[in-house]
Amino acid sequence: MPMNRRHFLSSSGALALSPLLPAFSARAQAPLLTVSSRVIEVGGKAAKVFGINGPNGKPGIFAPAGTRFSGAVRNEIGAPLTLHWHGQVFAPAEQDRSRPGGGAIEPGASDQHDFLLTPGTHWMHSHQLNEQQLLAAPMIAREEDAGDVQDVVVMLHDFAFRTPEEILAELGGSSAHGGHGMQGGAPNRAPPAAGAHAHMGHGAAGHGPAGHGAAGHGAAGHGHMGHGGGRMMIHANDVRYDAYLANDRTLDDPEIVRVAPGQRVRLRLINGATATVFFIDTGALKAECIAVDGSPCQPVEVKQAPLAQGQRMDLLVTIPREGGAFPILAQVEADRRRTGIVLASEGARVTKLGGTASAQAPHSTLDLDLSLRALRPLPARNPDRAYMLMLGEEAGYRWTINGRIHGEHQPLEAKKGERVALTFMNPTSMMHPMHLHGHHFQVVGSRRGAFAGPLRDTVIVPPHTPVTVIFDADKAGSWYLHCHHLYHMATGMMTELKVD
Ligand SMILES: [Cu+2]
Repeated sequence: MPMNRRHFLSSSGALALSPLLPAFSARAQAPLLTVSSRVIEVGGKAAKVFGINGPNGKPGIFAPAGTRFSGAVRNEIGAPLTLHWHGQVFAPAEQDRSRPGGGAIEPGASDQHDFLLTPGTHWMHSHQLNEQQLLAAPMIAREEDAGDVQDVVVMLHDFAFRTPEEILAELGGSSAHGGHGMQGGAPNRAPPAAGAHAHMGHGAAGHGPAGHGAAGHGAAGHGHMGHGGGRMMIHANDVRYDAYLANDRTLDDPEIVRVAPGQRVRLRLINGATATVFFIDTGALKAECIAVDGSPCQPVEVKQAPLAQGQRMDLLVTIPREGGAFPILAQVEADRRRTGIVLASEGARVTKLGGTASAQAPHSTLDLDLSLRALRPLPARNPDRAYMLMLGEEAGYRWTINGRIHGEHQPLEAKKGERVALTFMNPTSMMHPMHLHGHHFQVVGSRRGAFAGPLRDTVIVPPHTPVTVIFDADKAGSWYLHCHHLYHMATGMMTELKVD
């Protein structure tokens, strides 16, 4: 199948992706991907971050469906590295370092991989604190039926000049013990001496005086919601960020993607932020949601749709015959700040957009999922097992599942081939985007009862809203199940599913 060349022509900006051609794997020498540090400019200041690049120096992977991810992944960040192939359900457990006991790629070393890419908009990222420092990239296999559309990939990030270790300390949290190495690598600082990478081990950061009460609830994004006649305090955005990025850039100097009048564009949005939900707004362009988390759904028109950490959303828009400039905005949940890119036809005037919207975005809810229907839902079947997962919040910025932090967790178990139902209960003050490795699940239940929702790998679990997902445990191994808020995961909100 020929690749759509328009994608490459259109992506001369910050995020032009490396074509992974099937023939490439035959050439052994150059690594398939190299993870290293790089410098970008944020608000006029140089920022040292990480990147994952192909042999052509461009980030991530964009390949035709049917391509194998075959070759070496080299670690050049100067610290042990644990990567996760997010949404790649054909990656066997032993080829995903972010598994219980999976260890890390040592500095200067490589991992060999060979698995079929999962069709759809997926991505790769560090499973350590340095995910905060943009250690992420797209990992997309273009669907066979994607058709004559221009693919535009938009990777969103929250950005701080502070290190993730400093952010974690501000929050009052420490890495859960028994974790799988939440090393940072601290690229915003002077390069550490060899072997002197920061290791956030048990008790490394300590439970500082800035407890959750001060740091968390003092943050922006408060809201109220009714609950049994009472009013519960909920909040979002417990980390203070310096900027929000779309393809590494702010709205002061956004990426401008060239589009043609009358052209259909498939926006492949990836939320690579660690602690931020974005609401996606295509403005004057009518948008149809055609896939979430890489899995196709029946097309639904969306206006202002939430995209939580780890989630993806594919939106189909059509550039009007008369052309023009069309901002694609991503606004922070319960906040006015925003980022984005601009689609512009030749000669269109691009007016400068402020990084602050006139009105605050809402809090994230499950409403979008209630309106989505998977194109290929799971076959009807009664669950063989059902688990209830009580999400918890304790003093000192400790986030738990069933009252336990990771390391003290009790694994969930399933036999290979079983249908499993998970129900998340969230009495905490924050939303948790819950992510299961190695599987796609279907969202099938919430407060309003049962519904046949979308296939996903990361689901929004709002405060005081039960969410049920089902999946077939069809892959042997141990798989993490965790909150995709990096600092919730790092301080304990992670367990595992054992399939044998
Ligand atoms: Cu969480």
